[in-house]
Amino acid sequence: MKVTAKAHPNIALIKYFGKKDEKEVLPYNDSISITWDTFETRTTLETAKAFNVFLNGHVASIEDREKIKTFLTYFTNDVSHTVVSSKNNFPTAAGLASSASAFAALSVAANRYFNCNFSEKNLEAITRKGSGSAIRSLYGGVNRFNRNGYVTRIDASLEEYRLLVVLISDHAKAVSSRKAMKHVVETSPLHKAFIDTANEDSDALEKALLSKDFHTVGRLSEKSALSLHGSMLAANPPIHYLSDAAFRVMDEIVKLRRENREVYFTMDAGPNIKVLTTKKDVRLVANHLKAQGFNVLPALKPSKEGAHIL
Ligand code: 2P0
Repeated sequence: MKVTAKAHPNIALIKYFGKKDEKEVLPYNDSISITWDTFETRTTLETAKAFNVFLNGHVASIEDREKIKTFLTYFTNDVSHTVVSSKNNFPTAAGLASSASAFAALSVAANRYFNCNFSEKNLEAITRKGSGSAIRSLYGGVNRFNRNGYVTRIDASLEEYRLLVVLISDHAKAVSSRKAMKHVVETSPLHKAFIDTANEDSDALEKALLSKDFHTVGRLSEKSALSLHGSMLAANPPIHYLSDAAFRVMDEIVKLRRENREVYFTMDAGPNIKVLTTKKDVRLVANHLKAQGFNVLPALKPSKEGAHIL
């Protein structure tokens, strides 16, 4: 028996950061993301003599193995003859949403492999327990992860959208999102402000996406990313993922905007910068950043493809 599923990562424009219920993975605030093409996780479940987990071709750490084993207990009470192999075609744990595509692919694969046939909503409730952001990679396009723990799909037209990843480091981050989130909730005086802003801005972002108001989409995305990093910097002790190079990229983007380019930045719990721009401006923006010496990956397009069995 062998089942393989594929999922793409999503990048949040309004960020999720903090759980009001850690067991159920219920977020304090709504978040909204776009699922992007090209980057993908492929996860295979197959029958073997003993349970094992391979991540990107290597035997997983004990911590990852236990996390996956616990996650699979939502689908079965016997994992003893299952081998999980998961591969990303992009850097893992570097703030590029690898846990989102990984748990979305694993959920969909396990649902089929163990013959669970869970409904969409049941699968959402399970998937978010693997990783909150993974719930948004179950589907393509724009997805809103609501405070109630479920997803609303937003039917916005995304043909003009492009995303550039400026790779500052592809090393796995020192502090995981999950740990950073808990620490920020417990110690940052700015976390409450982050939540309030995110909830208000989610409605505004949804409207802007539906009315094709790219300027407002970009402005709200930058605001959410900066507010996220502000709340992390105000934690005790502070958490900082961004280096000097990251701030230089942000400066270049602000400069390009002064030249009337449609371009905005967003950052997650990692060192890399994601640049939200348009089909019209993407080439110029990429060339400008490359000319400044930055490592810019080929542009991504929004993907309509949700997590699915291959
Ligand atoms: C997001 N991040 O909305 C935010 C922005 C990182 C910064 O969701 O603990 O790996 O597994 O629910 O989903 C990354 O956190 O955290 C994340 P858990 P997850 O994309």
